[in-house]
Amino acid sequence: MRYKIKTLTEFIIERQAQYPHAKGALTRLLNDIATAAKIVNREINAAGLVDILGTVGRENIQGETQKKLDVFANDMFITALKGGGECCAIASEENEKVISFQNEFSELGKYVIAIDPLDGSSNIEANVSIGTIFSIYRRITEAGGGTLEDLLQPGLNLVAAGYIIYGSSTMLVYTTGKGVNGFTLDPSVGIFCLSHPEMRFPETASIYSVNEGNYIHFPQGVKNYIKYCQEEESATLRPFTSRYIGSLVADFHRNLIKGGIFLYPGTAKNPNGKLRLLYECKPIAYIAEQAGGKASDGSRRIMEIMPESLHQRSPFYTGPKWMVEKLEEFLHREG
Ligand code: P6P
Repeated sequence: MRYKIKTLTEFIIERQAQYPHAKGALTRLLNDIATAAKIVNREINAAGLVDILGTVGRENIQGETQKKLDVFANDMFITALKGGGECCAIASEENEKVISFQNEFSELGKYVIAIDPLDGSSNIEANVSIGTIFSIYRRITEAGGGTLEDLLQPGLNLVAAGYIIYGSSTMLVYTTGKGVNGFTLDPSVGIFCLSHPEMRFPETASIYSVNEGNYIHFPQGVKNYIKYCQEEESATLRPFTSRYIGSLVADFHRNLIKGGIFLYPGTAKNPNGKLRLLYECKPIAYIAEQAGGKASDGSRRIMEIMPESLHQRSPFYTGPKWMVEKLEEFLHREG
């Protein structure tokens, strides 16, 4: 039986038709992102063969050693977004300040982007899945290049958010607030095809993902939750399975498909944890909520937190609603 493959472009255009006032800017913006993702994907797949592994001998704003692929991916997304003319500013994990587009395009660009161009890049040498995380807001300022004010918006203002996972297959997963859909890249023709329509966390879940190497530094409530996950109780599918690969996009994507909670807690030394609110936690939180799940910092809904700076960090817990709420119970009880 022949079946109609729905491409990402067809899907986006179809969805655009549901917004009578849409003029195609978001459609073009999402396509700009998909185009850059295909080019980054090509470099990642060849990374073991050409001299693009390794580091560039400098650190990013986070104090993390920049990998050649980090820089390549960052340059590629910035070039695609700047050239597309639909956005007027970008906040990137790789850049200290907002990249503002002061050109004739910036008058047209009514969106701003917060992006982690290549998350988990410390895993590149180990050939572990890595990802790009992106989020799109409408600009707040009226004209000229976008500013910090345009980027420091709560997740509730998100227009769209998504990630690309460069793994055994390359997938683009995104939401515009009407559910989550996943597209798999057919590398033979360079087209993203709808492969995972209406993604939702499964009703049952039994995975927990956390770097247990930091266990002794976790808040007592998190320690107690981890012990809860390890207890034997068949009615609640416990003990849960521990799965953690150290790449947010890969860990989250597996948990979305198979059912599981992801935890990156704060510690006494780093009370806000490691993950960045603007371009890691909030886009993933939007997807989690749209897939029937939840995302919190342990007490507040991630989507409601008003960011105060571009690179601020946040404790991050996300997964099926009942799993996150159970964790919040432990945190509330024990702090
Ligand atoms: P840790 C990758 O560096 C990253 O930012 C996320 O992709 C990942 O979830 C986290 O850090 C892993 O951190 O401390 O467990 O190695």
